[in-house]
Amino acid sequence: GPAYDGSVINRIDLRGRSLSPRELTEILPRPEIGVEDAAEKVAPILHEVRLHGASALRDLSERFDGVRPVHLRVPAERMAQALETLDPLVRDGLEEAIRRVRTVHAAQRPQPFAVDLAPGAQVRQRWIPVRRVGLYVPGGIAVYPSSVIMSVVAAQEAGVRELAVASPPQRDNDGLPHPTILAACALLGVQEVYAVGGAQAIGMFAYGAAGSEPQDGDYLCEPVDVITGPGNIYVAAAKRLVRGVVGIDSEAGPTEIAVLADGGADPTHVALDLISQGEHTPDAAAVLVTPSVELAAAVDARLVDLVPETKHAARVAQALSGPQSAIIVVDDLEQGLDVVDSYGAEHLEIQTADAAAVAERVQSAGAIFVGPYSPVPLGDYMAGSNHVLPTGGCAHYSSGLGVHSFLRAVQVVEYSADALQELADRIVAVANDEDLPAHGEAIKARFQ
Ligand code: HSO
Ligand code: ZN
Repeated sequence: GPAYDGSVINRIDLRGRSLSPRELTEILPRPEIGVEDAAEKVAPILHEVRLHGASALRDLSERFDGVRPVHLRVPAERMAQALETLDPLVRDGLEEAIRRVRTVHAAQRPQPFAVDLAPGAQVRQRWIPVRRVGLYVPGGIAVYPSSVIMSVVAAQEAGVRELAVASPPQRDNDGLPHPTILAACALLGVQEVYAVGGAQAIGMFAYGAAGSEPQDGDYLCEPVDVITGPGNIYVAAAKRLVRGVVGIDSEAGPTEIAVLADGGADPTHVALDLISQGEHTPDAAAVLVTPSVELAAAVDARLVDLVPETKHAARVAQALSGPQSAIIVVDDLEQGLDVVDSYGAEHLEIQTADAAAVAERVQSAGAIFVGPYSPVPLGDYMAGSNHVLPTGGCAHYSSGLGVHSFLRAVQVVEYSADALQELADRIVAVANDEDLPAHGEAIKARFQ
């Protein structure tokens, strides 16, 4: 085909190359993120929180957030006040998001089952929510009340009884989290909210924290069973370190959007969708995969025009021109599908003819957005799907946040005398072969 030269964004030309999944993975742009290095910095912070509870949380806040919170636990009247002062239009948006996300997550609840293996021989499985969870809500470059909804609603619909939220203290809100975060918690009925951010919040949730001031109450924060929610690299590193003490969701790195589009896609819409996720952080990744050289050139031209016009142009330009972003030109949709599967994007838009059929063939993505009217920002706020999704290729082995993130499958075994006796000799034979004869004795004794 004709030559194509990218400008704002890198260009990778895969036409005429047949590559194995491994070769593709090596070629595809992906940021190096040093969670391991961050873990070295984070380990002493976790240790301090474990030893000194609330007083360590206050010291660390002063050091990292530039504010020493009086109230580590947000007082009830401040929660109510945040809701009262919430812009009614924003409130309406958050309420619609809550309704839709709740409807989808209620439908996610997995069914229990019972299998009869023989008369009187039954194995059942039921799903049990964890008792208590800690939900982290970042508060750095941007604050995300929408993320509060994603985490809280998923946990609530799983049936979790105790929910605690932590978000960094803001210097301009008396050292409390951002008011819209507090308002979102209030809308969702979450009353246990902490002005604690970063790795120290993860430590507080994992180990619990004794109070150090009278306003902390008898004990500031009880340990949780599961910690979820996105955060910066220190939060990711802290979650990696406490895994095992508690459960965690998949590590969330910088956000990613991939678009698989053909010549019928609207280049302006594709460009704006790429820009929208670049707005999150200079590390964000935006990837367009297309067999159409014309679309590639047109999107590139639109980026050249539109990036400087957007509010956060500097951030977006860095994200789109970074080595993690690219326009990838492929031979055909077939190769395009191989590319997006190898990439395993957090968000994948399909903007092709027969988009739904193409989407059905995708094997790896955190979430798939089908057709010209299902852009990623719809899913970020109000589609009803969850926006906490696996990044960095984690979509190859994990799912986005959902009710399953807070559930455990427990198998329940119930056999009758006859059903056990039917197996007794064979159990004894296998147990003896493992040189564990007491196992066999326990079975035989029941029939002597
Ligand atoms: N795209 C982000 C979620 C988000 N966008 C929140 C706006 N607010 C990660 O999925
Ligand atoms: Zn977003």
